[in-house]
Amino acid sequence: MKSPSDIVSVLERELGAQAIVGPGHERLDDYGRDESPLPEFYPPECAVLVESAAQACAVLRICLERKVPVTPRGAGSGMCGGALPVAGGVVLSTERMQRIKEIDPADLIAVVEPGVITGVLQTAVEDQGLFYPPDPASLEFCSIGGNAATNAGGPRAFKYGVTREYILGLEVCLMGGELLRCGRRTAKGVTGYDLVAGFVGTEGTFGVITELLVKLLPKPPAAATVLGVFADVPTAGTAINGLLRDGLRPRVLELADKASIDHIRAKSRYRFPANAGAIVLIEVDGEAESMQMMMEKVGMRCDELGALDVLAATEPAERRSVWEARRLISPSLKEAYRIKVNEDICVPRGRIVEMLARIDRISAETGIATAVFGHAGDGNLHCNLLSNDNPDDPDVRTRMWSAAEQVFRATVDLGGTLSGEHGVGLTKRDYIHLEQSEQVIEWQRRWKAMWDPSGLLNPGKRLPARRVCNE
Ligand code: 2HG
Ligand code: ZN
Repeated sequence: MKSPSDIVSVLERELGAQAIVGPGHERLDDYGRDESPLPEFYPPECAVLVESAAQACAVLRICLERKVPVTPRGAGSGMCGGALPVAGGVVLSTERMQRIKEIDPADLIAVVEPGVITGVLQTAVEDQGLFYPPDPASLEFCSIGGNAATNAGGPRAFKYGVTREYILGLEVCLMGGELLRCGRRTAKGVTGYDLVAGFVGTEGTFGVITELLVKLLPKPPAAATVLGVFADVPTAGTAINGLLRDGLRPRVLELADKASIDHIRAKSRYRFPANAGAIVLIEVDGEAESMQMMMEKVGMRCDELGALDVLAATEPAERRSVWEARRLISPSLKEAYRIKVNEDICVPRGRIVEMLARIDRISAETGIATAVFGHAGDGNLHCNLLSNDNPDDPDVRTRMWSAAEQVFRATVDLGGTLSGEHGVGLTKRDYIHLEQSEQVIEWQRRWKAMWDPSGLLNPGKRLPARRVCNE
């Protein structure tokens, strides 16, 4: 590998000093961190803030020529360490690529650069009566390129699906500097292998996304939100199953346990009953006339099961205050604990209540506090392991991660998967053998090697090192 100053000065010469956050720059450290629960910090030699596909290709060409590792980065909101430059080298950030190039209401598509903030895209298309459904909780600061890289989900995934279902076309810079455009603008298309689907969710290990062609829908005319408060998780689980059996197709079906509620009680505008042990948040959308009927159906089902309270909201301001309670959970936990290991496991819907019971057992046995909430409609639970011990103490970390491993094992035991929406990155890389066979992992290694034979693009992510690891 060349000396640090060498790669920094070559990139500076090629792209100009304004594109480089180099040694000594106060912002350089920011590129060594993300939102993952890792205390480590991985300073890169420099970050390059590209403004075009041509610049991204130049970075990937230079890094391959000089054998320097390069780590792509969106907004840095990832929760699994996927954008951390663990091998040093260069961080290639797309944060400056923020143009919405086209919104076409006839074709129901938008063409965007990867640095566009997801919430900004949503507002822009909604202003034209259109709808981009994927809504990760971080939508006010995460970017669409990062969403595609992780195949992000969100509450509305229950009805509308995850990011992959909305990416029709991609422009991708490959390691070495080749530019690839793939996909289509049409609603349908089955010509050739689906490279677009293959790129989505690869966390920047196959290439760097520099443009996305996304699918839009007409904006639903109305939406309504209902919050059902129950005494415990099993009753909330029965309510969820009942609602689905009633044939209701909400766009959102969220659940939160008592620990999650207790952390937002004091902050939320909604006053939770003292004995609240679980909440279910349901959101429906469709024609304005049908909202009242759907809300009544949901309210009746909740009442039948002895809900402690049911709050129905149709006005945007009321709906915002219900959502505020849900969105407060993750930041409140982060504020209250020095360590928040959040695992976004996903189990078959019928096993949710059992999974929560298993998590309670793991918490009792390990003495580690937990809070569980998330996208119950998809079986996608955010199991947070919480502690106020010293995060730098290796014993504390071993204890936290061995509890996480128990959660993973229980998940797989119930037929689930390790990550429903946050990705694998660095934090889950060494656990995927719990779920996938060595054969499956090996085929993924070959796939990665096809796009990046040098192994220099986002090294150390997604796949465990080769070993006999099948259990
Ligand atoms: C959410 O749904 C996010 O709020 C964050 O995916 C989850 O902090 C978490 O565990
Ligand atoms: Zn989530």
